[in-house]
Parts: sequence; structure tokens; C-alpha cells
Amino acid sequence: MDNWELQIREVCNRFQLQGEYRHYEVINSGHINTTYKVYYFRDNEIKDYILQRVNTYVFKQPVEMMDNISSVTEYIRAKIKATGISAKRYVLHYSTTADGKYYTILPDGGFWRCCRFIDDSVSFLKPNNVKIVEESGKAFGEFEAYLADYPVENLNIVIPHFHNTVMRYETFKKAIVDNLSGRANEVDGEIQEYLGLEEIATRLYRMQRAGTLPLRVTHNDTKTSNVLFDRDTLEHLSVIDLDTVMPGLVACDFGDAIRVAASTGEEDEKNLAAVALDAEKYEAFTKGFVSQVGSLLTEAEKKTLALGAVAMTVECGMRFLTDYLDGDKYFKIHYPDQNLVRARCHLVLAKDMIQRLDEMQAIVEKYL
Ligand code: ADP
Ligand code: GN1
Ligand code: MG
Repeated sequence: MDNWELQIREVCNRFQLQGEYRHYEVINSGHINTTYKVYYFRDNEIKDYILQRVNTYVFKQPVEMMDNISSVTEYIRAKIKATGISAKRYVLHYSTTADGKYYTILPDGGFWRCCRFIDDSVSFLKPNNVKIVEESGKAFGEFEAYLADYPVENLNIVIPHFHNTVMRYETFKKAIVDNLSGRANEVDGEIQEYLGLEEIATRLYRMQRAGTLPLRVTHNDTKTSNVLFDRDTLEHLSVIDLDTVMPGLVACDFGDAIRVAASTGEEDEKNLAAVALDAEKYEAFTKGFVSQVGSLLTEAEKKTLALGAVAMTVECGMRFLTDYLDGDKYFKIHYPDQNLVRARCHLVLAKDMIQRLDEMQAIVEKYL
């Protein structure tokens, strides 16, 4: 057993887990936290857990983050149980330590948490069929519907200004000036293109600031890999990665999901000719999402969903470019120019969406 595995076992021992430790594997799909699947053996069956070291460069208030997560998951669990169904596969369940905390901190400062692995579940980085896309729409719509009457003011603001696109533009402009990586000249074309999209990309946030849109409990990181599906039926089970649950706009959740679920390319697609909005997947996501949450939305919110896709695609692409300019400090990268590749393909996708905004909004109206 190497030192790393010893540390993983040490963390496991601090949580009240049932059964005996067998082994672990690394899960590499997320850009932020470090995730392990830990195999436990109990009653002659494998029972697994997800162990995560939280990225405290990104999440500076991890205790407040875990407070949000535990209260939101308890709230959803109570709602599901009230319908007479076991909530086991439909909401995350975090384990506690002997002193009742949802986290443990190691002497090196590492902030760790542990939740039950949802049995017979799968997740997809990129959905390859419309059924999965529609189910992911249902999952995020249902999440918001479950939390529609949760007191939004009780949530901690885990990352201030997370989807404040106006502020994201200010950060981007500062990164261009600071040019910490020395790469600004090399990407001047991309920089100018992102600057040119500022008016349309910040429109949604400016509406929020004007007070015309309600703040709801939103997920704020709605990419497809943050949903678990039943391995056999491919029906949605649970929304995961609840780190950024905060007060927010429904259009941000809708739009950030579209960015991934309804792109014809990968999130870091190098072949830009292969990047566009996939109309069939866009419609499938919209159908699933609206079926769960559509009846709760105000007239003003309904008009912003398609715009949310533009805002979130530009914002996310610009965050990748900002990180490239800063020297790749925020998002995990798996090859040197990955943040730039991500930024380029988000630009292509956003421009396609802008041209097709009316068509996108018409599809929303069709399902409302
Ligand atoms: P990150 O914040 O780094 O994106 P996630 O919480 O999204 O990390 O977890 C990364 C991956 O781990 C998910 O895409 C999923 O495949 C898997 N995973 C996370 N939690 C669970 C769970 N409770 N049950 C099953 N798989 C999970
Ligand atoms: C990050 O944690 P993960 O990989 O699900 C990021 C999101 C971005 C996403 C882009 C806390 O999400 O905001 O949209 O990468 N999370 C945080 O793929 O910044
Ligand atoms: Mg994730």
C-alpha cells in the first residue's frame, strides 16, 4: 500500500462508513475537485463510496459549502420520502464523522468529504443520445422544482458573483492587462472576439441586477457529468456536484446545461468545424427541463431561457480564456493548451447560438 492509499484509508476511517475497505480508483472527469471511488465490502456485497478532496483554492469557505449541501440534500430527501419512495438513489447522502461533521480536515490542511456511491449509476461527460439529454433536463428541472419552496436566503454564498457575467468581464479585462502567463499577444484574436460579445452576454445579468428576475435555489454547474443515470434504463437518478448550489437564475441552470448537452462537439473540441448547437439535443433538454419546472416560472423568466445559453456559453468560454491568460491556475488541464482549445470552441458555439436565438426561444415556448 503506497502513501497515497494510506492517506485515503486514513480519511475513510474518519467517516462512519459501513463495511471493510477494499481498494480505490481515481475518477478524473471533474475540473475542480479530486475524486476517488472507494470500494467497501459489507454483507458479502460491494458497497462503494465517493471520497473527495475539495479544491480550497476554488472553494474558500468549504464549511459553509457543506452546510448548504447538507441542508439542501436533507430537504430533498424529506420530500422524496414523503411520497413513500426510498430516496437512496435519488439524492446524495453525505457521511458524517464521529463528531457529526460532514467533512474532515487532515493535518496538511486537506478538506475531505465522503458520500455514498449511488448503486448501478452511470454518468456521461457528453451525452451521446437524445434520451440521455432529455433525462438530464428532467434531472435539473426536478432539482429546482424540489427546492422551489426552500428559503433561498438561508443559503451561504459559496463563491460570490459566480454567474455575474459583468464581473466575469471585469476579471477577464484585468487578466489581459496583467498578462501573468505572457500569452496575451498570441491570443489577441480570441480576446477581441470575446470582448465583442460583452453586450449580449451580460444582458441576462443586467436583467437580474434590475430586479426583474427572481432568485431561486439553483445548481449553477449543470453540465451533463453532474447527473447520474440508471445504468440499465438510462433514466435520471440524481443531480450531483452540489458545491455551487446558491441563489441564482433559472436561465443560468438551463443555459449552462445547454452549453454541454446540446453542443455537437466536445467541451474542448479541436475541430471547430464540428462545433454548433445540436437542435435535436437542444429540444430534448428543453422538453425535459420544462416538463419539471416550466409551470413554476414567471413570464419574465420564460423569456430568458435561450438567452441563458448564450450568457453561460460566453461566460464559461471567457473563464477558460481568463485562466489561460493567468497561467492555468483554476481549471484542471490534461494537455498544455486545453484552456485555449476550450475557449475557442465555446466562441464558435456561442456565435452559432446568437444567430439562432429566436429559433431557440421558439422551442422553449413550444414546451411551456
Ligand atoms: P467535480 O466537482 O470535480 O466535478 P463531481 O462531484 O462532479 O466532481 O464527481 C465527479 C464524478 O464522480 C461524477 O461525474 C460521477 O461520475 C462520479 N460521482 C460523483 N458522486 C457520485 C455518487 N454519489 N455516486 C456515483 N458516482 C458519483
Ligand atoms: C467546473 O466542477 P466541474 O468540473 O463540474 C466549474 C464550472 C464550469 C465547468 C466547465 C466551481 O465544473 O463553473 O462551468 O467546470 N466549477 C467551478 O466545465 O468553477
Ligand atoms: Mg462535476
